[in-house]
Amino acid sequence: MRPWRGALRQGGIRPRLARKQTDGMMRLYHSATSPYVRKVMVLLHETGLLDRVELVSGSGSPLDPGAAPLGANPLGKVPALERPDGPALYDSRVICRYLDDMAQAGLYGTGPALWDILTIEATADGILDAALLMVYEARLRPEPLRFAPWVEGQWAKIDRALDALETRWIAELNGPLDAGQIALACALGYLDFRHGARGWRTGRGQLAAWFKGFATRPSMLATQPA
Ligand SMILES: N[C@@H](CCC(=O)N[C@@H](CS)C(=O)NCC(=O)O)C(=O)O
Repeated sequence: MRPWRGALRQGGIRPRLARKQTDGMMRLYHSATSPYVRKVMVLLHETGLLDRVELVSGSGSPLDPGAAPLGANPLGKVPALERPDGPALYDSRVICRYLDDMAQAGLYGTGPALWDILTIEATADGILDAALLMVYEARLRPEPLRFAPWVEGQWAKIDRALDALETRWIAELNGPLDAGQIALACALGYLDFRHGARGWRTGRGQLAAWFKGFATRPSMLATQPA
């Protein structure tokens, strides 16, 4: 059950131009398949802030901004968050930090834990950046211009990052819920969604087991890409 997607289908959410918030609601520009948006959505579910946010369809691409929220994010990317009391926020890391602060959820920890959480979050986002570039290469670049070694170089980054998570970060991943775990779960979900044939689980039994458990959280089930 995906209440927010249901709202989209029923016409409750429509793409619109950025405008000043007067109703106290925040507006999140999103795409149902964006793993960066999913990070924010999972955090909204986990912190109980979901009903404070209106979802607005807003995806584009580097070749065509389309419905991208240029007024809210000059980079033309989702997620972007309009809020009543300040300029729009982007990117997903800033938005997650902002919402965590608003909810006082403590998902970034305190003391030394903060640096671990930020590093896991950066590793997850780096996996996503490489995985998305691979998708764009195949989808947007004309066949004669594609360069396979560049694509494999992106996958090599992902491979190394997954190895680092398997060998260095499992204890932290098995600790209390935090923003690094949320980012990583969205990144691994995206690998399954777009790069399933690469078999990221092979040789990474601990990471695979962690993700299997995390993926059963209601926040993850409610935000699966489709
Ligand atoms: N670093 C950004 C990345 C966001 C991003 O790349 N979003 C993609 C959708 S998955 C997008 O909007 N791409 C459009 C573009 O690059 O023009 C974040 O964490 O929010």
